[in-house]
Amino acid sequence: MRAWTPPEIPTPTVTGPAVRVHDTATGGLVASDPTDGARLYVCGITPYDATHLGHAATYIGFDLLLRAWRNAGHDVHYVQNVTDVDDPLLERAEKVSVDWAELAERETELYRTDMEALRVVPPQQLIGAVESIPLVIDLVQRLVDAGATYELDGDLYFSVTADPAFGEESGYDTATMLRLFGERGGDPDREGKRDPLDCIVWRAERPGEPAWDSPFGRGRPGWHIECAAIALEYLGEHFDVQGGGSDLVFPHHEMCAGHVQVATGRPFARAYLHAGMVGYDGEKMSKSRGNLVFVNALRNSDIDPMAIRLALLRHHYRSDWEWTDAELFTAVDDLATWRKAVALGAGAPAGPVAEEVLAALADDLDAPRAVAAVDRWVAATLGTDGLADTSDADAAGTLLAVLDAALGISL
Ligand code: 5CA
Ligand code: ZN
Repeated sequence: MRAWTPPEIPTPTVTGPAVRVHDTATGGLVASDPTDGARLYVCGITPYDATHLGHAATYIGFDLLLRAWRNAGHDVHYVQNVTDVDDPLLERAEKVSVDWAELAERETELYRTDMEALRVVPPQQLIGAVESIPLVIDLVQRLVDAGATYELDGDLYFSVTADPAFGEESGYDTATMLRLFGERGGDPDREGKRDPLDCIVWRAERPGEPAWDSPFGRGRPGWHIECAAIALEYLGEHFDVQGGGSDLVFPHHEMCAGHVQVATGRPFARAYLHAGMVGYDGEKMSKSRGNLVFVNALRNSDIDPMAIRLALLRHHYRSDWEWTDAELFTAVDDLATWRKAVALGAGAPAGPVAEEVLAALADDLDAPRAVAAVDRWVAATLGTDGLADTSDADAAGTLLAVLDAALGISL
């Protein structure tokens, strides 16, 4: 499917350092300095509701990675999926009496406009689950051929024991896996499964649900096989980073890794990056709980998308935090102050600030540190720190380019 229009990004005159990121599988910082182009897969939306600030924070987090890689001189190949057929989407469509495909199309379009407004760089390929059904069927067939599947009342399951590395992505113990599997779309209690953690790769047709023909009978893809098949097809084996929110650590990314490990004999991704959860009113912001702040609602009330982006950037991508309206209003004011400073055309020396911004982002995408460096430059330029220094005539120009290229903030 179509992605969205890329923002025009200036090329800064300074190069960023090599990037290191936190890998969930190893639990520590790893260098991510690919020699042959960086390959990134980020799990996309399930389009049954509008983009909320939790989604926006996660996609902006990975946008920082893409920008840090580019600033370090890498070409980036970025792929994202859209889960345009799955249980939650079908349930919502039924509840509101809308055709599921229409609902998916409408919400995907809204997502595109939100991402564009937030200056998120689009993936080169935005791939829907429905359009990738032939790829899914091929990958399921490879798992069948590898003896890693079995049938249960028409549904085809993946045997987690077929993957000796199963569990290495999340590092969770069995009790944690069982609990999360039950909470996040799995069926640990279904009778007849060989292992309670086995997951569906091809779900047999149910009355009233969409279904497609396949060698395994009419049905539709399981969730995890969708991302495994799309990433493998468009990025190839053993790509650099698999990303998503921390609610995808298990089972989603573990199962993707399991499917691909069994099918190819190689690990899925080199590193697994996870964004923290944004909460609101004391709970994780989620479509199922309904405690949502939508990006388009803020845009419709004339909030500058750059202020939304700045408010999100004040939190590190890996931390869990609570959205508050007060932080948004502060960001609106901060943005006005930043604009005032760059409008002066000259300012405090910008070279060290530009370098600090690039260094902070290359260091596990530390946007709060980068933003704090800009705050200090703005205060120095406006003389509000008592140390007015207008020695750098070209300061604003240099900083403007780096702010946009690295942080995605266009002033
Ligand atoms: N389509 C699947 C991934 S293949 C899915 O999880 N879709 S989603 O619409 O539920 O979420 C889209 C992305 O936003 C995921 O990476 C998810 O981890 C992330 N996300 C969802 N809620 C939050 C939240 N409250 N805070 C931060 N990120 C979130
Ligand atoms: Zn996914």
